[in-house]
Amino acid sequence: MKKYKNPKEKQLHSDAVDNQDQNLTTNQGVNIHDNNNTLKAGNRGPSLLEDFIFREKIFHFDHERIPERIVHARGSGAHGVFKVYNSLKKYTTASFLQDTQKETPVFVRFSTVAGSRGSTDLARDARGFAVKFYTDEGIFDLVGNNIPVFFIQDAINFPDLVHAVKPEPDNEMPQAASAHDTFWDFVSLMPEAAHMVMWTMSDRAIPRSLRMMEGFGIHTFRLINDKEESYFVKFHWKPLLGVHGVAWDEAQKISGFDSDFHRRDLWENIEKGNYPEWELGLQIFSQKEADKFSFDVLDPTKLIPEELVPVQRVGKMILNKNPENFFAETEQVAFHPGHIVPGIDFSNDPLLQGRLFSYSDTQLSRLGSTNFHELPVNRSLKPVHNNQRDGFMRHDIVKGKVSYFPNSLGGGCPYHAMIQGKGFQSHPEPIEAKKTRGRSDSFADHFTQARLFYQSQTPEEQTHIANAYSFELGKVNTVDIRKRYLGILAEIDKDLTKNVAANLGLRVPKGLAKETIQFARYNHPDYPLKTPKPQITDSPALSMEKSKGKTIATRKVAFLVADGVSQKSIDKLKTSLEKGGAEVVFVAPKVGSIKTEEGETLEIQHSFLTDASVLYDAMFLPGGKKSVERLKKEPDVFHFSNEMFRHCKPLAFSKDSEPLIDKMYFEKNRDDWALITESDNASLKNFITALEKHRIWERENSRKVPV
Ligand code: HDE
Repeated sequence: MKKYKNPKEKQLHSDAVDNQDQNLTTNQGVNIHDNNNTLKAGNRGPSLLEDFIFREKIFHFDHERIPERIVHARGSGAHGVFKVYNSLKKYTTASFLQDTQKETPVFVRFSTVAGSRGSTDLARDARGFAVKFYTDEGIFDLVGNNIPVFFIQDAINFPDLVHAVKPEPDNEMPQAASAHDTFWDFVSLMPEAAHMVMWTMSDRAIPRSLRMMEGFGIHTFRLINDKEESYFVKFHWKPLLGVHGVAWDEAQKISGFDSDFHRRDLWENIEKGNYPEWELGLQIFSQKEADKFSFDVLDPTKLIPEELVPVQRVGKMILNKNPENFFAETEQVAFHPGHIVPGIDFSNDPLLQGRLFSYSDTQLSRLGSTNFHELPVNRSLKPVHNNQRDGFMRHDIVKGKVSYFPNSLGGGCPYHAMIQGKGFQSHPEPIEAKKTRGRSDSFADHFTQARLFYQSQTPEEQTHIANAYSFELGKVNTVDIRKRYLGILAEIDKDLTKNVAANLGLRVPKGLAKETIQFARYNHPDYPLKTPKPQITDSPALSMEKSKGKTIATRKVAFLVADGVSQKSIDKLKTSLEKGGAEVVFVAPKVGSIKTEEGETLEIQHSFLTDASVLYDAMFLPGGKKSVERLKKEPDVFHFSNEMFRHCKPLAFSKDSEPLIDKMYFEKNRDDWALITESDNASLKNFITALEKHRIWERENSRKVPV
């Protein structure tokens, strides 16, 4: 009997197909005698229409593709489990948040937003972070992003936002990039986007790994307990590997060397048993507290600073299994913020409210049927019983005559949950209001939190942000759009505006452009309004640099080697790195194998032709005179090392390889690299500490090297 990791895996297994030791068959199960030749009138004659085997095969092939997601088309998924640390009974009736013994199966899909299915993983973009919980009370989808706020406040603007960021409609350029006129035109007229744009210009938008990203539910939701009391909640995911990004120059190069970089990283680490883990974090607050905030908790362009409402870590999610089949699982998984279980409820966030319509609608055009919930990856573990019937591709064979309610012929079944206890109930929020198309003035402060984000970053992070704005606006052809955006930056931070303006060869404007004000006045006729005093002006939790973890687990360290490399020199660092969970990869002038100084054989999977420095977190040049002599003749070694240095990664050299440093752009007497010798353990320690830090960004400005 096969042992399953969880009930969802068992359920999925009932639909699994294993071709091992089987004949080829048609879709009707008929054995196929010959899969190489169509049926013809003579071996050199015309093909016959009668060939049902050929026709079936081509017919199916012609229809293999389904529409990609209109946004979040490029994604990677994995299975896992979630377990709560302590019962949250005080706040919610949701059983998966109460029972500390219960492992709830999950499926997670990470994605970029703007690019097509085949686009690069390393685009500057928000990342989708969608989690499907197969709870014993039905499906709960937490469909979030790796950024805690959104570009727009009202769902009605979503098609416009997406049209603006997608490739331009006349020439379908650029792919997976916001650096073009239509995006910046739109956001320069929508000051509410300023906060999220600031996040997407930060290194959060170019993650090192999907395993090293935070996740956020963005909207305010509700938790409801058994006394029918409601608490507001913001959902967070905190990665145990820390939160890390890459350099922009590096992101662009990774896109060339391995555009599947994030997908591969996730897949390989799960295959190796390096299961990524996140803690579920909750910011729980009452209506009374919400009323005191200087911002509106229904406004999805605002976050609640962690310093104001701490994030309680309430449980852990582990991703421990790759999908068996990308299409069946990752492509066909259908998320929906409206897939919700008793004990959780929505708030009136107008973006969330609009999403509640969009997601099932999109599944209908992507998956082709209202029965998408029956696909194995989407199927609830809790059995489904209702009177919905028929439709394309129906799987369930529902017994009996009765498909209506109320009925007596079916004994009244399926019956209201209220007969046995409680089913899902909406929080009875009292609402007395006028029907209106408008926007609350409590949504009108667009810059305070963008400023909070910028001013909470380290100087190096701020430089990255200024460079990103300069890159993106530099790619915009219409000078008026550049100027208009500088107007928005001028409302956020003077230095930032000065830096970006200098890179664009423009003057610093006094404030918002008149067009921006004009558009903002459609929502707030008296815009700009007086902004409330913020409760917090510094939030270290917003900075990746200030909230780093302390681990080197799963970091990839390249050892540059050639024939004659010293095994002893390799072993010293390799052992320490592997002890911390890092991975050592040998990169040599060619793949195959090499001989060490000690006469052993080292298998080589990676060469300077197949790999580049941007695919690694750090490097070491081990000893062995012959190896060093050989590598000295290899220009790629210098490119590799200098590029590592440029991207502020830790570098280490053995005593034997020291002469190579003379030929590098970085200098000999700097403490920017470690010299690993047999007797000195301090530099080894420094190297590991630098790897924990991930990047030494302080190096970046003062010591730029030309690669
Ligand atoms: Fe989505 N979004 N979205 N979105 N979204 C979709 O649904 C939509 C929004 C998010 O891995 C679509 O199945 C509207 C915010 C993720 O399969 C679509 C609005 C957040 C994913 C859709 C938003 C998200 C989607 C496209 C504004 C973060 C990928 C395919 C009202 C909290 C899920 C699909 C996956 C996907 C609509 C705004 C996250 C078209 C109308 C805010 C992670 O239905």
